[in-house]
Amino acid sequence: MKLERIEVRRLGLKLRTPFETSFGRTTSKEFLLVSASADGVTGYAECVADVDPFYLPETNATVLHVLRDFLAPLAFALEIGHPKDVWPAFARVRGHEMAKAALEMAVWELWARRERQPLWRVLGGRGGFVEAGVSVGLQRDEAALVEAVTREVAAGYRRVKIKIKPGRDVALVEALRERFPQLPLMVDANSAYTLVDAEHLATLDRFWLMMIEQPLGWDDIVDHATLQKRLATPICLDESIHGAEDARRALELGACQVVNVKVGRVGGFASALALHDVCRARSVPVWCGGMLESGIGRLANVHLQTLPGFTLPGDTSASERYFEEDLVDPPVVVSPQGTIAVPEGPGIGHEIVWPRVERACDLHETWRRP
Ligand code: OSB
Ligand code: MG
Repeated sequence: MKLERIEVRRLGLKLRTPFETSFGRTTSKEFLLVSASADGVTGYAECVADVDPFYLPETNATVLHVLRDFLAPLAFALEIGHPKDVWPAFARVRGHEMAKAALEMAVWELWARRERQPLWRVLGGRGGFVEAGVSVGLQRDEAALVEAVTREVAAGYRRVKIKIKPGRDVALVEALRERFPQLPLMVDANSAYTLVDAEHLATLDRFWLMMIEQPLGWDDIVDHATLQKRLATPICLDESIHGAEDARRALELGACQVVNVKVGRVGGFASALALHDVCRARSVPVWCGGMLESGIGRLANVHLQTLPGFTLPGDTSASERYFEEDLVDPPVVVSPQGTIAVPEGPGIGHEIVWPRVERACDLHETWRRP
């Protein structure tokens, strides 16, 4: 298979409620939708980059540049025998995992549609359902947080993650633990602390959290290893893991005991599968993170986490938590038991609602194989 056409659309969707983390507050979502076409079939993938470089260095503008000038030409030149061929073909381009992932995932989705198979089957996963967890942003105060978490628990979510930052951590966890002594609970700091805070972070040990996600530097593993020696709570890495090799190094050092897998952060499905395999070989649990995706990226996450190493609920929650109207029909829904059904249709398995995509789109580029 040779790609004939690659398209990029820039879309904007308003979030139903702002999402606040230690690195900022998001009120709307701007992202790139990438499509790859061959043999009359088109596959789609959502890029996880944002307008700003506050989570990781890439932005929508850098992704567009790197796709247009470097990755699309490499992809057009490639004879694709399997979607796994795309990742090594991008190796000469260093970094830019989000850009790589968007195009690589579009090729997997195209492949699945061409084979008339759901994405999970092409990835080597399984059908059925996955367990949904939820990520709750920073709230006004403890009362507002308890109220928000009460709502999510009532909706069925099996695991709750809350965002923390210095000055807004122990009291939040304490308030939640009082109300929900048994709830599978974890915290995500998005790199807001340093080793100076080690003693303070250790006071979280008494709340029996499942894990603490990325407490230290976004590009650090060494200090995380030092911190892990001083914490009973397992550390989970997010920002610092960009592929299987990073995970191997982090695990060798003892920098974490769990890994958050975001396919967009690690460069695509092939890289996510390799990362999954590295962790699984060492019996290290992984779970699937989220980036406030529309249904297109959200469904890709559902398919990915049907692989056997994903033994913990992820950050994949229902479309309705984020968007008035999702770009897919049906939207992603979570059952009262806290599960999401794994689609059986070809590719991501839900229809893309094109009038909504066109309404959200303010830029559209089309590139053809030379
Ligand atoms: O750190 O996992 C994170 C959202 C944007 C950027 C980083 C993160 C997050 C989330 C939300 O935690 C996950 C989701 O609900 O999609
Ligand atoms: Mg995180």
